Amino acid sequence: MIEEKKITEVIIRSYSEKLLKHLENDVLIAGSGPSGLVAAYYLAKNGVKTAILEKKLSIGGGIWGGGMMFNSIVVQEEGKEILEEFGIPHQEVSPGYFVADAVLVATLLASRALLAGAVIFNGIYLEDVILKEGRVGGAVINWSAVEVAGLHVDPLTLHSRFLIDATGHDAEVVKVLQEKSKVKLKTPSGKMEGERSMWADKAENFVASNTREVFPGLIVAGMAANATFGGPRMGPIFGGMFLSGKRAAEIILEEIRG
Ligand code: 48H
Repeated sequence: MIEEKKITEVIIRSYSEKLLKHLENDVLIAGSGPSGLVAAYYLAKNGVKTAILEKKLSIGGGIWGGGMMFNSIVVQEEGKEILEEFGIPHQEVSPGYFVADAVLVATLLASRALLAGAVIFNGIYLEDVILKEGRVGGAVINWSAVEVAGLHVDPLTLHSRFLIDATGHDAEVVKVLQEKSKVKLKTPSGKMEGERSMWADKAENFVASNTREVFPGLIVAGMAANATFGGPRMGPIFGGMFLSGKRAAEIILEEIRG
């Protein structure tokens, strides 16, 4: 006989164990869009303890909508290696322009990251950072439903050696760090530079070279990197997001391995 009490107990026990296991992490990633998922995969695959915080219930960020809800993802030659690494079916529709199904991209990026050992806490958002002695040391978190309902509920914390801001256009982690603590960022002006209007080719190169540490312990990836360092947007082409996620993982792996 199936018991309601047992179902409840199993859920509470397993979730609490997962949360407790990830009280301390090597890496926390805010955002499960393409850059966050790719970063999580490469980190977890290399034995790095990694958890993603995702504000929404659904993972994947801007992947699902492709371009203007035409749910196809375009990837250029440079990003093809990621499609192949994740086993994502794709076609070269025009020389150098590969297309993949957005639903397969979202689901395969997420499942490969999870199977590699990363964990996703969905429905939880980063509302602040832990900032001690000039270094970011983790995330101040709360249920997204608390924010939506406007409830006055104090947050909890998850701790990490490195935090990746993969929250997309809004660069929410960098923004909260700048607004609350008035710190000097490693950007040309010392502040968030802001995203510029579309220039796909420039933006795709920009995102790879600006995936880097913006403050001790905090790395920016994906659109958050362009928003932080003043790069343009690129529209619905995703090779740069993938490669940025991989680069963020490489930066951290280099640091961890010394
Ligand atoms: C937890 C949060 C929080 C928070 C937000 O927007 P994303 O898909 O991010 P990227 O940078 O990996 O990919 C960008 C791409 O999707 C895109 O928008 C492109 C290429 N645009 C080009 C153009 O010209 O428009 O995903 C970010 C994720 C989302 O799932 C958010 O819900 C989540 O981050 N998020 N999660 N805590 N505070 N804020």
